Amino acid sequence: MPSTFLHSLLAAASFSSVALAASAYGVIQARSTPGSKHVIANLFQWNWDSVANECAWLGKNGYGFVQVSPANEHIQGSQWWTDYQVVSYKIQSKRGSEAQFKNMVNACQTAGVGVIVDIIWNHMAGIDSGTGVAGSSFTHYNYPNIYTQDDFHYCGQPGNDIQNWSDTFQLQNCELANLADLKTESSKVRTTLINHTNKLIDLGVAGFRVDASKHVAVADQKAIMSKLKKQGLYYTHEVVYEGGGGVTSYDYTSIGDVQEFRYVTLMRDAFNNGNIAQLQGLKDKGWLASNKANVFVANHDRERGGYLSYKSPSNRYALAHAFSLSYPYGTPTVFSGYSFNNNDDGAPTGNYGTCNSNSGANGWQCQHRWTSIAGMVAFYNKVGTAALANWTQGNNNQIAYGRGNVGYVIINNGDAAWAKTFTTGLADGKYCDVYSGKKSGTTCTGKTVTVKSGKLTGYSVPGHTAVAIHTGAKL
Ligand SMILES: *[C@@H]1O[C@H](CO)[C@@H](O)[C@H](O)[C@H]1NC(C)=O
Ligand SMILES: *[C@@H]1O[C@H](CO)[C@@H](O)[C@H](O)[C@H]1NC(C)=O
Ligand SMILES: CC(=O)N[C@H]1CO[C@H](CO)[C@@H](O)[C@@H]1O
Repeated sequence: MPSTFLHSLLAAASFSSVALAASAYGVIQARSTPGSKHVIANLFQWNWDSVANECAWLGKNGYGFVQVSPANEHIQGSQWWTDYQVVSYKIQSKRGSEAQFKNMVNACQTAGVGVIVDIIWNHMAGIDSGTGVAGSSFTHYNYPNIYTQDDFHYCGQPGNDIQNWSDTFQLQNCELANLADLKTESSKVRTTLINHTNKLIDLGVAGFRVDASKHVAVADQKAIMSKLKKQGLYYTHEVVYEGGGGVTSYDYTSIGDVQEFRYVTLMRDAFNNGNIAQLQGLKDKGWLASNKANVFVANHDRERGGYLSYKSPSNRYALAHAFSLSYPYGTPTVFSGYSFNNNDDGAPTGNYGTCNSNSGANGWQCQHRWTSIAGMVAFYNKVGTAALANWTQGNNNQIAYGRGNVGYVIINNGDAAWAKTFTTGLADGKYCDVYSGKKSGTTCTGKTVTVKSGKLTGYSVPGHTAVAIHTGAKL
């Protein structure tokens, strides 16, 4: 149900007491990305000038948001993770200056694309001392003119690090991999973070991906969020589901969308182990509610951890997106990264992202532009809230389903072709298969599919491919 939480609260008079309770906190977040285009393109590591260029393409091709890497000053080094070691709140990073950031936000806004920026409230740097990319020097617990040692947590565990991942106190008061852990309950730290966040709001961002959100108490985040100059922005919280005790993803749904990491694991297992039929009941698993979940096939951590990625064989990355962008669960993010050999590898071409029309270039993968993925973004936008319909399956690796009478998708993750008569629920006629091509005037650059009596009769889908048709690409 992609509509903003605020909007639905105001629209539903019977919920006015809830609205009052929420505004008493002053924390009213967008539920799911707002507006009519919900899909987020995560242009991992792209610098501001290159995102500014790419936004025109994103806007034209149905993406509503672009998620970008952190904007703050960070430690030096080419590795991507240096970005997550905060040195100061200057908007100066390997991706560019404050002026370039502002220019990007404006360009994206012009293209109808909101910028969601990765923000770090949990910690500063993890190394003992150094100088950041904007020239600020620091030691582990001393950041001149920003923080002194009183502004950090010392949790009493060896190395000051999290030892027990089931312990809420440790998760939120110890260090995550030596990253100096901010005392987010203190008013000075909160004010500093509020000022930093307000700066990004002034620069025009549409929302935030809150890094290491699990390691910052919800109460502390509410205290920060309620004082921000703009309410109702979109938040997606990184709360890795670990099972067991400690902090769970459900604890964070009062402050925004939460990233449903079980989804990422299920995508990997379903597509790698030859059992995509198990995806049928996904929306009824009791995971985060659909309008509170942010879902993706991969993110920057997972693609380096043996989950699905551009390296997956047999088109699995594309097939998993055919599922993710057609099955009604969560707000989807399409992760778009670059080629890497080593997990630490930073981005190519000085972080300036480039693509060919439907593929990557110069080491960038540009998954967001792949014909199949871009086609499925259009499918997602067209089917809207239409219900899941006409589910059918062959063997465990072959599924097909519709979305009302607006769209129909067939996913064959097996080696062999899958042939049968599919009931589509769609009006008769010729459709362009948006997994393999795009409608262009009266023709299709990919396969053409003909529906007769609502069916695809004796239709065969080759192995390792999908077919997706919708009324927006009828010929
Ligand atoms: C870890 O923390 C949990 C929750 O506080 C506790 O029940 C458990 O005993 C702890 N485990 C160890 C090994 O200390
Ligand atoms: C936060 O910003 C306000 C207004 O610009 C300023 O007066 C205050 O000193 C700042 N506080 C901190 C801790 O940065
Ligand atoms: C056979 C069957 O279940 N057909 C359904 C396919 O989906 C459409 C749209 O929801 C329904 O109207 C059909 O009854």
